[in-house]
Parts: sequence; C-alpha cells; structure tokens
Amino acid sequence: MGRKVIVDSDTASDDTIAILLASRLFDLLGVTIVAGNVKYQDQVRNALFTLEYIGKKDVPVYLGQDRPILNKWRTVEEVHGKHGMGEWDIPEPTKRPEKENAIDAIIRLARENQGELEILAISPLTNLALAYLREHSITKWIRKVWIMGGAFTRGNTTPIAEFNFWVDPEAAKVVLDAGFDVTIVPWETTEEYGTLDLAKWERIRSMNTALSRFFERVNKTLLEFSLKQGNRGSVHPDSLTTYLAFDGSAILEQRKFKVDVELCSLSRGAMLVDWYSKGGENANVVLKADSEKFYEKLTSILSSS
Ligand SMILES: [Ca+2]
Repeated sequence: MGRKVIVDSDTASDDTIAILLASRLFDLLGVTIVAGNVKYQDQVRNALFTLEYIGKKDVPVYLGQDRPILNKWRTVEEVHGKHGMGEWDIPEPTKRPEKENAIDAIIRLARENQGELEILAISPLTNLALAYLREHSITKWIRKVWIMGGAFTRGNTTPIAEFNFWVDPEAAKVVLDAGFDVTIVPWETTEEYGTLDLAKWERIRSMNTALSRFFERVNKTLLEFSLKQGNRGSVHPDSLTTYLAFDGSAILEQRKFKVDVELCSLSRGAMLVDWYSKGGENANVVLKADSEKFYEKLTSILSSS
C-alpha cells in the first residue's frame, strides 16, 4: 500500500481534483470537511459525489468544523460556481458521511497510524487546529502536514492574505506553532507553477474520458474567474500541493523559515515569512515546482478512465 493520507478539504472545484489525485497516488484513509469555499452542505455533497464518481465510494467522509474559530468569513461561489462544482448541478450522491466527527477521526487515525499518517491540508486549518488542541500528541503521531495556504507577497483574497489563511488565521497560527513537520505550498508558488493555460485545457478536453469531462465541468467557473483576474489559465493550488506531496523531486526549491500569521486588522491572514530567520524555523516553504511534471501526472490520471 502507498503512503497513508487524510485530505482535509473545503470541497469545491480544484479540491475535487486533489481528492482524485490523492486517491490514485496515496492510500487515502479519509476526507475531512471544513468550512471554506462554499456552503458547508454543498462541500459535503461535493466530496461524497466526487468519491462516488471516481470509484472510491469506500473512502470515508467525516464532517468537521462548519465555521472558523473566530473569523466571520465569506464563501467564494464566484470562484467555484454556485454550489462549488462549476455550473454542474450534480446529482444527489447515495454515499453518506460517517457518524464520527472529523476531529475525532483525525486523532484516531493519527493514533492508529503513528509515524505514518500524513495530512494534506488543502483548506482552512480549523479541523487540524482543534484536533491538536484536543490531543497534543498528534504532532508526534502525524508524519507530515502539507499545507496549501498563505501568501507573503500578494494575496488572492486581500492584498496580502491567501483565502485558506484568511478564513481562519487563528487556526493557521495554532497549527504553525504546534510543532508539526510542516511543508507549505503558498499561493504564489501555486499561481506560478499550478496554472493550466488554454492549450493545456484543450489537451484535457480532447481526451474525452469520464475523468477529463469531470475535470472540465468542476473547473469551468474557476477557469473563467482566473482568466478574468488576468491569469493565463486556471490555478490549481490544491491539486499541485497533493502532487508535490507525492513526488518530492518535483519540488525544485524549498527553504525552512520561521513562519507566522498576522491576526490583526488590514493584514489579517497574511503569512509572515522571516526570510533571514536564524533559529526557530517551523515550516518548509516551497518556492519553485516542476509544473510540467504536475501536468503530466494529472493528465495521465485524467486519461486513465
Ligand atoms: Ca481547498
């Protein structure tokens, strides 16, 4: 079996592709749902439907926090579509979520798989922060935490804050200070190396498989939004992070820094990277990645159906 992971997700558009990649590249023990992109019940439905669609109905979905610790946040249907799946009005899934809460599930799975479990946190960090506050030992049990989040030069939600950190900066601070082995793939890196331009979209379109059609439909609004923002294509932070967790050779530059998060006022949610830190480094930050390797793996999976 492959490496054991939990995907912690605010399931909408690119999250579903990250779940697909995780199900093909890792031993996916569960998907935990946390407040973020769109309405909570839509996210739950999207995750259940995705697992059914990709033939992974046996992967459990656990419901976690339906709001951040303190913040009043807003959902971003304009990025992901009315219900988070582009314009696709997905059919009602038959799969149901587990009765066990996501925070209990994270702690239990970490305990049962000590030294093995990795968390792919492609969402606000509320679930993971609360799991840590309940059971501090998870920092020793969990092998690695991969975080898609944070911006330190330009934000996608405020001038300096990336969405996941902005939704729950308190949770991000708890997780960064906890002592996990953390690798962060920040917004800037995902925008630079996780963008699929129109030529890449055309190649995916021409595959015409069940999974390529799934990709097109769930990411339709995301593509339109990204183009309107002036980007050259759709940005795929969650799936890039999932791929980089799988293939370390596709991480072309990373550095250990002391990383913190701003909790106040205008810069709330900004990631503070101490570029000249000498001691106290708490996170590995991915600065450059191999976008072609990512695209090749993604397309090989999309064409495999
Ligand atoms: Ca996400």
